[in-house]
This record gives sequence, structure tokens and C-alpha cells, in this order.
Amino acid sequence: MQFSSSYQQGLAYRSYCTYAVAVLLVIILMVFSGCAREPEANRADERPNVIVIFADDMGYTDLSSYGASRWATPSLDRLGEEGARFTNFYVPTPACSPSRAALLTGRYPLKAGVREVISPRTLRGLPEAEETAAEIFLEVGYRTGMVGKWHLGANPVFLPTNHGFESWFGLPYSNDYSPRSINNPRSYAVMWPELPLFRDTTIVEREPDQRLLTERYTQEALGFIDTHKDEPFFLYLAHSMPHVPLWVSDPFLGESEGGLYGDVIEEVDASTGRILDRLAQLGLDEHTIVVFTSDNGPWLLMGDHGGTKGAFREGKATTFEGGVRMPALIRAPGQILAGQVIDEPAIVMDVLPTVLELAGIEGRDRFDGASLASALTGKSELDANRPLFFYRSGQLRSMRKGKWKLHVPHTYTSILEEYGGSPGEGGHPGAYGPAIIGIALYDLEADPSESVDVSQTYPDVVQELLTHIEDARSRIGDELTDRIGSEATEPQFIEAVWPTLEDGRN
Ligand SMILES: [Ca+2]
Repeated sequence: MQFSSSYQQGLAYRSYCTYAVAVLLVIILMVFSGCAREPEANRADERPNVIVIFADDMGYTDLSSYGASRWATPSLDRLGEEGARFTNFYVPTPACSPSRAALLTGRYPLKAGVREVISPRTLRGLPEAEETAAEIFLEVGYRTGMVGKWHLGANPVFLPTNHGFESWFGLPYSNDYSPRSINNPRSYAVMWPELPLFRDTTIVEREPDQRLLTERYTQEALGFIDTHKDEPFFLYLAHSMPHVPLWVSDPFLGESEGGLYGDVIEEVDASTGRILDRLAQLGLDEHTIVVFTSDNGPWLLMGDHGGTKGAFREGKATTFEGGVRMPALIRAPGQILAGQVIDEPAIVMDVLPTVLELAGIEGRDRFDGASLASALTGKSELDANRPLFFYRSGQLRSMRKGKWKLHVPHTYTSILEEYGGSPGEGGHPGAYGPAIIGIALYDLEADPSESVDVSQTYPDVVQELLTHIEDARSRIGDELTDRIGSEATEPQFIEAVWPTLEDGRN
């Protein structure tokens, strides 16, 4: 049977149309997929990026992988699953500013010239002469950026952009330094300047909507990564959360089973997830070291708005384990072995020498911390017997060596009822009670709660640790015994509070 020519022409025409539509679809798909595709990194410089994420007042058991059960932290936990999770990681002080000085310089706070918390009107800050992580990375050709809370001085000479960061978006100090009672229940006690939000050295907003802080920080961090995807970068993301006042964006409000605190932690976790996703999209997974930890233990004074400490004793503002032992995670696919759990003691001053060694940057030796790189890459064991010292307000109050924790006599503020302490509620502070401790020795392996003083049983251990204490007093310093350390750094003072911060508008 013969098809008529008109039928054949019609068939050919329909084939042509089908073909044309298909070609058009392919073109449309190519155009749109091209638009949607993330720009992949094109790196000539193989040195790894470094991202340090620092939480504020997050407690040891605030992550699922450390025991949290009323909220979930899958993205933060992923850092440990794909890298290393530390179970005995410390900060050398249970307070914001000196802890940040330790992270950024790799040195004990007194050696970095920062002894205590810096308020908006404190006339000192991180000395300009201190070499920060950002300055080191900038000097060797990295791009450097900071997003979030600084808290190392609110005068321009102390700000991040004068300490090696090429860019900064965030708050100059804690989010409760505000004259508004909604952000600071004790605003009647001290009338702070309106909380400034900075971009570099310019105040771009006053009293920003804190519900959006974590989201805005995250967007800034992602923008920084996108901008610098083709060159090595150092990004320091210092969340304002979960420091009280707690604020969370609408999508996270009421989503956890841990109240507002749980919601806030889940938003910080989701922020981390978005950063990890972006690194993967850009093909930067194996070119990026990501570190996460917290600046001090939970603010137990805030009760349900403070974090958790598990079985540890006390929290923020004390040098018991609850104040100084932190969740800590580090991930660097292709470099650091995955799934490690590190039980040897480590400290936040180790972070800088570690990431420098992993990045192949040599020639710096002023650190009190030690590089953990060879242990993390499976080449050696960590030194489990380093003496680590814990300070509060310039006072050397306790130390750890091996399994031992020694406290020297000092007074502290306790949240425990037996000392008159009582946790607050709903964002309002409770009260601390005054407490005193004498010489006390604890075996942290048998007694992580620091509940049974064994100093009488092990006098030789006490004597050995006191020798280390005396050495630290003479080198680092100690205000309990009126000692100025031979290696301590003088604080840098300014003459007056920056007028723009206090009452100006720009
Ligand atoms: Ca803090």
C-alpha cells in the first residue's frame, strides 16, 4: 500500500515539528540549568580554605552527638562524623572576650593582652600588636573575612578590620549590651549605647532585629564563600547565639522540643548545614577545613534560656568543667581521618597552629597551643599529659594534666542551691551565690562531675600540679597571687569611648 504524497508530507512536517520542539526544549534546559548551576570553583592555589565557626555560650551537651535529646544538630554532628569529635576540649577561660583572644592568637588570654570581658565602655581591647589568625592568613595571600560577634574592643583601633580581616559584618560585642529591656532585662542597671551592627568600620544599623541575626550572618558567610571560591580564604563566623537574649527566625520558632533555646540551636545547626552544602556545590569540600566550638560553657544563670552541661559541675564564669569544657569538631575531607573521637585533652589555642600546619603555613612559634595536625591525620598520638591552665578575670584558678584537675583556693559564683544560687527563667536572670573552694583534686576519668576531692589521697599529684601552677604564675601571670607573668602582654588602652558608638549616628 502506497501512502499518498500529502500524507507523507504531513508526516515529515510533524517529524520536523517534534524535532524542533525537542531542540528548543534542550536549549531551554541548557540555559536554565546553566543559570541555576552554582559557579564551580576554579582554583590555581591548592592551599585549603579555613572556616572557624564559634558559638557563644553553647554548652558541652548542646549537640546531639554530645547528648542533646530535646533538639537535633545533624549538620554540626556531621562535622564530627566526617572528621574528628573532641571529648576533652577546653577554653582557657569561661568568658567571651578572653576566650576569643585565645582562639584568634593561639595564646593564653593574659599573653594576648585580654584579661577579662570587654564592655562597650571598656577602654581597652585586643592590642594592635597581637598577631591574629586573620593577619597570618592575610600575609600569606589568603582572603580573610569575619561575620558575627567580635567582643575584642569596640573602638575602631580594636575592630576586626584593624586585626587582619578584610571584611566584617556583625556586632562589636554581646547581644545583651542594649538599652532595650526586651534585649537586656537589666537595662535599668546600665544604660548601654543602642546595639550597633557594623559593616567593616561603619555602623549600618542600630538595634537590628535580632530574630534575623543568625540568618543574616549565614547569608553573609555564604556570600563570602561565593566571592572567594577561586582563592584560599579564612572565614571566622562567630554566632551571637545562643547568648541571651535568645532570638530565632520564624521558620525555627517552636520547631524543637527544647523550647526557645532548642530552636536557636537548631537554627545555628541549619546555618552550618547550608555552609557545608555550599562548599559541596562549589566543589570545595576537599579544599576546606571547618572547625566548630564554643567560647565558654552554658549561662546557667538564665535557666531555661541557658545551655546544658550534662554531668559537669557549674557553667559559664567558673573554671569547673561546665565552664571550660566545650563541644569541638573539625572536618577536612581528604586530610583528617573521618569518624575520629579524640579523648586526649586539647584546648582552643590549638586551633590556630593546627589549621596553619594543615594549610602548610610555617614559621610561627608564639603559640601556647600545639598543632594537632599529625594526630588528626593519623601520624602520631596526642600528648595526653600537657598541663592546661584555667583563668577567670586574670586569676589562675585551676589546671588539668592527664586525668587530674586541680583547683587552687579561690572564690567563685555558684548556681547551686546549696550556695544560694537559683537559675532564672524566660530570659530573666536568676541569682548566683558566693562560693569558696580550697585546694581540691579531682580524677576526671572517675569523677567528671568534680564531686569527690582526692587531694588527701594523692598529695604527690597535688605537689606536682602545684609546680606547674607556680610555673604558669611566673610566665603567664596570676591576679590571685599578684603576679605579672614574664610572658604576659600589657593591655592596650584608649583614652575615651568612641563617640560614634556612644551617641553619634553615621
Ligand atoms: Ca560567651
